[in-house]
Amino acid sequence: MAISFYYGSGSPYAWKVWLALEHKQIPYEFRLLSFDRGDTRAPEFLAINPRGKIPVLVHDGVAIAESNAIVEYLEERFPERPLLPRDPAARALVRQLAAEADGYLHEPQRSLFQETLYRKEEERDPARIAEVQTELLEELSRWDARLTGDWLAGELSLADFTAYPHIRAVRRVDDRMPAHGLGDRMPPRVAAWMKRVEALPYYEKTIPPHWKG
Ligand SMILES: N[C@@H](CCC(=O)N[C@@H](CS)C(=O)NCC(=O)O)C(=O)O
Repeated sequence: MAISFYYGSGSPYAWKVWLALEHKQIPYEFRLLSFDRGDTRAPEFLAINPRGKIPVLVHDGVAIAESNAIVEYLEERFPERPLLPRDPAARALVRQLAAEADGYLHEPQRSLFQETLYRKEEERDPARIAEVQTELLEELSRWDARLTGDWLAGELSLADFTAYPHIRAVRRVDDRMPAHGLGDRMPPRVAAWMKRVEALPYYEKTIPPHWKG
């Protein structure tokens, strides 16, 4: 049975799954939900995921939520074009980095959004924005130090697809409000790695639809 992929534009977790589906060349039906319209709180969707969160994958009548669980499921059902190495230690590292990305990158990125894009101009506090930028740069410098090769953990993996959407979201502030983003302060190895992700043949397709408009 075809896979249904429930997606919401701008979600870093949903972006991770989209990249994984495309990378693994798995056919799927794309179900675009709108946060503004309240689709994630609609009874039909809550019947699929009672938490009302995307991404969700429905395959063979089974609904799977939580982006890392989804990618692990895809990996097991569709092992071609792997996103997790076979060696246990290498696999653990990929899982560790995915957990670190969701655990430590998302928070400062979200704070930057809260202090900039989500605030009216007159309510923005330059000191608080600077504080959040510093927090982000500290976190990003950890990722920069980790990048000793092309990808975060050897081959392209779940670690890259987890970290990238959180880091790309930081650039979204630069796109919308150049004065409040990080400008050219993105650490150099992270910047080069972002370009490598963006050169993947399926990358363009996965850019959040509302960013393209
Ligand atoms: N830990 C979850 C996080 C999922 C999540 O937070 N999704 C957000 C979008 S980024 C969501 O669906 N929010 C809908 C809502 O709260 O109404 C994962 O990895 O999938």
